[in-house]
Amino acid sequence: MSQKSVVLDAPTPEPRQVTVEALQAHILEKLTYSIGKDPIVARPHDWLAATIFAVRDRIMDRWMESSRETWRTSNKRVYYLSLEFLIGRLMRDAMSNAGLMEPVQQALTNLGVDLGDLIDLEPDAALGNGGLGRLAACFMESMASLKIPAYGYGIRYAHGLFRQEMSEGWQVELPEEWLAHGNPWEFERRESAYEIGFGGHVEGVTDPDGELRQEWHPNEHLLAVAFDTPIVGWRAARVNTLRLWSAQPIDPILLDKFNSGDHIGALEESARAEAITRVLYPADSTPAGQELRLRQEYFFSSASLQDIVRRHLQQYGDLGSLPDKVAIQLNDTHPAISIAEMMRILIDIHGVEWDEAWTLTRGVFGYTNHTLLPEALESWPVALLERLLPRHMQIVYAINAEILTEARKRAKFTDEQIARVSLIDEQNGRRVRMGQLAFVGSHKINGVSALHTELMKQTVFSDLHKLYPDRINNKTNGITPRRWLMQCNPGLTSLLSETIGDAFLDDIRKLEELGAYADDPSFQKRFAAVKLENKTRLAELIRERLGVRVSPEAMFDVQIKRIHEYKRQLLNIIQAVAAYDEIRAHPERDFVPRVKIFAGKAAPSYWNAKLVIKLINDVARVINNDPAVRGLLKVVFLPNYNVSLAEVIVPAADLSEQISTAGMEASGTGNMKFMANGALTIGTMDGANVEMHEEVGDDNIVIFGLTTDEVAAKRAKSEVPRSAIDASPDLQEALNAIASGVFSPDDPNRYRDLVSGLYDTDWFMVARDFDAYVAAQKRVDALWLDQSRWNRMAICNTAHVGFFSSDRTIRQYAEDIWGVQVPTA
Ligand code: B1H
Repeated sequence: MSQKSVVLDAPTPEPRQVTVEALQAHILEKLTYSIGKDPIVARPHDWLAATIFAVRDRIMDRWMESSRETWRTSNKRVYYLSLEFLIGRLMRDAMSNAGLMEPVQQALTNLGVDLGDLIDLEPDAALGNGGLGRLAACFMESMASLKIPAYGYGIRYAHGLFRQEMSEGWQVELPEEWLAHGNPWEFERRESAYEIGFGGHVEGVTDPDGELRQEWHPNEHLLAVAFDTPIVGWRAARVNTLRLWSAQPIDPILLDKFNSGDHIGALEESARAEAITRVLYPADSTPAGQELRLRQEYFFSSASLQDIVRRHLQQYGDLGSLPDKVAIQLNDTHPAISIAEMMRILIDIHGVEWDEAWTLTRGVFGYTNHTLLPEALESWPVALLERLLPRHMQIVYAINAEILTEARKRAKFTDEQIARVSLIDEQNGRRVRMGQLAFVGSHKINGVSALHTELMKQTVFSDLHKLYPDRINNKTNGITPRRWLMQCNPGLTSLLSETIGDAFLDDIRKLEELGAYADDPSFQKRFAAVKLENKTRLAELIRERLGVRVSPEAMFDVQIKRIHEYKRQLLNIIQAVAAYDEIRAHPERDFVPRVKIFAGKAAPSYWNAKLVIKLINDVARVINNDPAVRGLLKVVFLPNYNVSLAEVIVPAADLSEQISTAGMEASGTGNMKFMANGALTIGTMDGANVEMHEEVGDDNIVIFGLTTDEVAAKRAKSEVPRSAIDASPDLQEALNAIASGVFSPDDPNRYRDLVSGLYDTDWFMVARDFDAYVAAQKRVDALWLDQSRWNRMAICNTAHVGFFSSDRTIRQYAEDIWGVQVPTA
């Protein structure tokens, strides 16, 4: 019997029942027999684990069915390679998508346990930094919802993104411990373990038939062990696998060393191996550039490709069909070494000829670029690659020779152009450019918003675009409406169902029907009532965590995202200072009451970002305690921003701050989450804001500031920002206050350099966009004063969010890049 028929003919157990009674009995059974706890002494974590086990059992059948189906139909598989998966909590998502929310809730109630309490107890899986990692998580959910046979491949970090605490307003980083209570979602697959090598040398050997082959002999070996997590699609359409690799030593202990008394040395290999998957690099948008990072990248690329090729051969028996049956998407350049690794596997292990291997490789890979920031483009020193991955370095040289020859012969490139497309950067001490490698090794390269894709063509990849004009295409990002509307905002979801029916749950474009109710005063009232309820919940959280009282009646003005200079939290907080000055200067005037809410983590080594956090906290302390403010302005910084906190803040926002320097935010995805939940956006013409503006119309979004071209022109002229500051008395006053220590009396010079940077260069156009931003905020105030108008706009935002569903994004990847059929909705 072949492997295939074994898989398809094997018997299956009876699926578990989903009745309340069955669930109740099953949770008790899990608690007793799997956790080993008597219900009378069980702690909340025991109940959580028992509940997850019971839920999990109701997903297993679909999981196995899904995988059998792919074997049976011989459908193409999609592999999403990402160093980050920012998943957040899994239980509510899985239950909600599998239709288990109500019976589980009832079963737990019968057992005297509150489902909400358990949900809050589950730790976030924070295996990502920000947008790029969260996008991977949304994509996994959408691929399962669209019945695409897909695997996510990544790293099972023992410690995800650091926990952020505040110490006197400064960020401190603490290790994150998501696995402390075990992880009931994952299945360790010891049988799916692969050897990964590093270092050593390459040897040319001549085969008996006279062929010269290259053999890599690494001098370091370790194991990649698979851990699988089921990803449930909407209505359990399909259950896909997220396969995360954990590094383990081949010999857990070196007994000869131990026996000779070297007890620490005996564990050295173990520590060395495990270091690779110990912790997520905490940098958003700038690569770490350290050897361990390259080891992480190669480790998970190699394990994933070995697994992919093994599975393909098992089912199809030949490698020629690889591009018909396999699509591999590279989430940025972090897995770009996969291009060379695939060539190595095909040529060195399976004896495929170079030309054929190169055709197959380009046939399977696609590459998504997520940023154009020059400092964010990954490159590795040639010397490091030569030492760590000598065979891959040879392959990179060989690919480069081919590309450069083609560029000269076919495209008649000049020497300057050749230098720009070369995989080797000769300017900065010889480095391998991973973006170039990912580009030439892929059949499609995409950006993540229309603007970003255009800029890719004009800037970093302009020469490669000339050489391969059909490769670059756009795939505007999206978010899953299940997590970011239906689960996080049940109040709004019920209201929408009552108003336009349930069809939008399966086809988010149906939300457009809300347009007919945008002017309906009674619907507006109900829409606003849901918002108020969500704001009341957030106000309660703010009081609990910060001891600050805020009124749910005030406008909630929110900026939550990684702290980065280009995202311009600084612009926002300077505007708060200006508003503070204005309120104090005019005790006789009415102002729109606002709560400015910030949250976000700074990369631990990013000084200016950490200083901005401190500034926000310093300004908050002064404003929140000044009676002259009359409660009209509050500023809060919520610590430890993560997916779960976003799920509470987003539904409670009135105003969404998307104010990056034009041309710098590749897409943004937070912007879309706020839009879904009926917040207005104040934003620049950057990233996906441009398309949000298009979808919702000029009347329903507040746009301000310099455009990408204007920013570029000012930078090219190296124009001095001083005139912008001189022309703006409000900005001057705010900057003087900050620079002179009004908010930092304990250290009056704390912000001197931060402010002088605005006078000297102002790379991010904070000073030059300030007046436009203040004017835009005044427009926001005026809109708020007309609550009916505001509600109408908020409703229109929800109504037009359909385009920004990750289901739409994934359909486009499937059709244009992966060559995968998706059943229509
Ligand atoms: C994005 C990153 C990123 N772009 C390097 N680039 C990293 C780069 O650890 N590293 O080295 C980590 C992350 N992340 C974000 O991707 C963009 O800034 C957002 O605009 C975009 O919405 C998101 C998803 O496409």
